[in-house]
Amino acid sequence: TEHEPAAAVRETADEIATMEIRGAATIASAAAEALAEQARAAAAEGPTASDPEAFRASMRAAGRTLRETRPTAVSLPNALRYVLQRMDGEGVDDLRRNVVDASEAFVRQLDRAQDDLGQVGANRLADGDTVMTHCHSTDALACIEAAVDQGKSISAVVKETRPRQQGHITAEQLRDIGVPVTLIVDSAARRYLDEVDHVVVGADSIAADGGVINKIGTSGLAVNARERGVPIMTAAQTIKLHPETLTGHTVEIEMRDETEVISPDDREAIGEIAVENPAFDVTPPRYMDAIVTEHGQFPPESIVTLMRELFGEGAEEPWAE
Ligand code: RUB
Repeated sequence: TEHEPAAAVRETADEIATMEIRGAATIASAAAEALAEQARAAAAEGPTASDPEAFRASMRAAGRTLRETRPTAVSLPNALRYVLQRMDGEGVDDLRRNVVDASEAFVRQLDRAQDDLGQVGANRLADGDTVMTHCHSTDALACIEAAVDQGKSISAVVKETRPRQQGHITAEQLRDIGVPVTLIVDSAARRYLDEVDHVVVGADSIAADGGVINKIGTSGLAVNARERGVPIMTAAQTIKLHPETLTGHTVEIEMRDETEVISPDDREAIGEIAVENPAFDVTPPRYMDAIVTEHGQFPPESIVTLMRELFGEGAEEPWAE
């Protein structure tokens, strides 16, 4: 049909769903870029090239395709909102230009926000510190990298992060910037907290009450860190703030396929058991010491102020049919 999203949009959506593109910030910029691709393709040919209403409808359809990939990282709908709310103009040329401009502005802001929050997070780290990481977060890595750039010597204990082992990506990227890395299995985290000065994690969404939604295992790590007296921070640009939680909605936790947890052979051998594979969990605000954003650091309980300021107008869905 005329509203079938462009090939580039379907490709990006597939890559997000299969996690070739993953991590909340990376998903957000890929989604914004896919909307720009859609605008270019729709303006180039077919009914969408001459009819502004058809063009708009095709942009909304692309937004829905991208929205339906994964449910938990709010940076995805926030990216779609940012771009589609700026889809303004009379003719298709205007509309295309505004979408492409908005997409580029969004990606630029994302990069700048990450640099800025990296500086804030780095200030919390001291020369000689060992940090513990969970999963792979570009926002968390920005803090460690900025600390290294400040001339601080930092080492890392990197949790493998079952079932998909995103810890391997973190380990590689830290090694690349000269941070000595010790890789551990997730269950070894509490034992190694004794050797750690700071825990740094990212976020897929942050709720109005300051709850941090991040890779499964983050909440247990936070509780253990508190028990061991090790400070823990979440590095999260404000694109991770979840506007719908302002009106009492909860954040959907993605449940992924059991094949990530157990091989078909092992499954066959074990037989009739249930396997569950939640991808994320919620760390209550009382177990998190600080949320580090591009606007500075916040105690989790006060993040709602920033959320109202930035997302107070509510959470429209400009991709709706
Ligand atoms: C990734 C994950 C990351 C956040 C933050 O989960 O939980 O900690 O997305 O990442 P998945 P970033 O691998 O399932 O996408 O700071 O890069 O946005």
